[in-house]
Amino acid sequence: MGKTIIISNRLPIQLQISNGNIDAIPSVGGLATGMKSVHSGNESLWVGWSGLTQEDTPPELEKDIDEALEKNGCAKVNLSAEEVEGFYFGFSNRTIWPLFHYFLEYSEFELDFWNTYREVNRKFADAIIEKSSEDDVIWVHDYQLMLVPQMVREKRPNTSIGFFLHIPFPSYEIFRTLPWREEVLQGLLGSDLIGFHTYDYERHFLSSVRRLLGLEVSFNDIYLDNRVIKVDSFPMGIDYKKFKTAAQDHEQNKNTHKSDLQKRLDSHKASAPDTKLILSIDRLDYSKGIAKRINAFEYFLNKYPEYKEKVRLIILAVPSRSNVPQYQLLKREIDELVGRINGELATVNWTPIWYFYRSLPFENLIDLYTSSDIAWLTPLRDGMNLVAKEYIATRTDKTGVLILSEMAGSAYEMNEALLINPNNFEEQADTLKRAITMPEEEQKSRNTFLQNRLERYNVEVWANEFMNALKQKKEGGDDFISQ
Ligand code: GDG
Repeated sequence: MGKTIIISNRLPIQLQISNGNIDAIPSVGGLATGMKSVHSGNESLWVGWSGLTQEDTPPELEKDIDEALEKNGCAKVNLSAEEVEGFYFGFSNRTIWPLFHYFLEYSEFELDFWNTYREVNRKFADAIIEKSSEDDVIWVHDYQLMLVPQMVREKRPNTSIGFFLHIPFPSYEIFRTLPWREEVLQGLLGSDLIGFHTYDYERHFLSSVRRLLGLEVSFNDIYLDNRVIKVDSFPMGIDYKKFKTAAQDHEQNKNTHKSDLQKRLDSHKASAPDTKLILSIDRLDYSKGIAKRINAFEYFLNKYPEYKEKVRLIILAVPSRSNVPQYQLLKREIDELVGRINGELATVNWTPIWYFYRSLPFENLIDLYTSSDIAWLTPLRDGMNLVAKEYIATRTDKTGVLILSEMAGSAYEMNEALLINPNNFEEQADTLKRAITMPEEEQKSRNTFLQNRLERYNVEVWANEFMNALKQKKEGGDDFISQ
């Protein structure tokens, strides 16, 4: 077995260029952390886009950038601004993202987007072929690169290729509306192993393969020419230890070191000790159901007016894809909703909603997780939702209530949370009341189960299970059917 090649749209490194100096800063995202055990030493290479377009890359620094990346086990794929526009903001985020999250009406079927997506996938595939050898193991990530497995397979028929989709795979009825549906399936079927977060996404994919390509599917094996492709679910975990330790440190240092945000949260608690803090954290994305959640909050306050001045909703909405029109509209809608509700309901002592539209440092994320009595996450569709898992991991004294949408992949593993349908305001209002009044004993008992599971199935276990399944498939020798 050779090296492991990881391939994703973005590298796990942020490049910062100032005065001709290049800093490569490792990113702290879940994927980067989870892949640490896979992407270590000289035995692996991570291929992806650096985040700088060709136009933004000073030619005289090209070599230094490559060296800085190489030191971190990375290699870049160069993309022009036009390619980023058509491939990333276009086909990935204006066609696939809405379609796979069941926002059919937002999905744009533009031939130009598709053509650029295909060309850029080819660039990624060429980069892998150039940098790998036949006995390497290749792990391709996510919806931006669905054609890559097949493109690599054409040149490397015997290489072991895995693919993992981080977003939902929609039902056949939705997926079949895509004009390039067969090409996308064929692209994915270049893999030996295709992984999804949940069993449902896996079934949806198999159903599309059977009905659109007419291929033989048996249990979770797909038969294509002389190959067997395995499909399975691998629910992604979090770096449990990192969140737990950060929360413990936060608790220990609470008298010596406090962020400004924590001071503000503490003074709120001191002035209104009975008030419950309800937290939501998401990228500002229509799939996350932020606007609906704000409306549901207003519904709750009208249904149970005794909770006015007794609860506060904190919304952290992280800017995302802000040059895609749907995201700009959503931003305006949320701004207006928060303004209207705060304007109508606020009192001298109380603002119902605290709204932050920005990305906060990790330390502040821990401030919010540890200070909130309730986490309320209501995606309309979400591949997994790691915020739900992170909130639970930071609850060192085991108190806290998680209210989670049934439409999130994580709901399948988090049965002890209060699960809701984000479209049902009546149910959400009642569930908020239940969360506010839940006895501590019950909170602790629910969170004990959740924490044990999250600790066991952490992100490292997730990455290793996928890699082991891929390797076993190769060693098992079931990739060829005797003719
Ligand atoms: C996609 C799928 C799937 C958020 N705000 C800040 C911040 N975050 C971090 C959270 C969490 C991550 O971002 C968000 O992860 P999610 O899973 O909730 O959502 P997506 O970004 O949509 O991720 C999703 C995931 O891929 C993995 O497969 O679960 O379904 O859509 O880790 O902590 N981090 C910091 N500041 C912030 O303001 N530092």
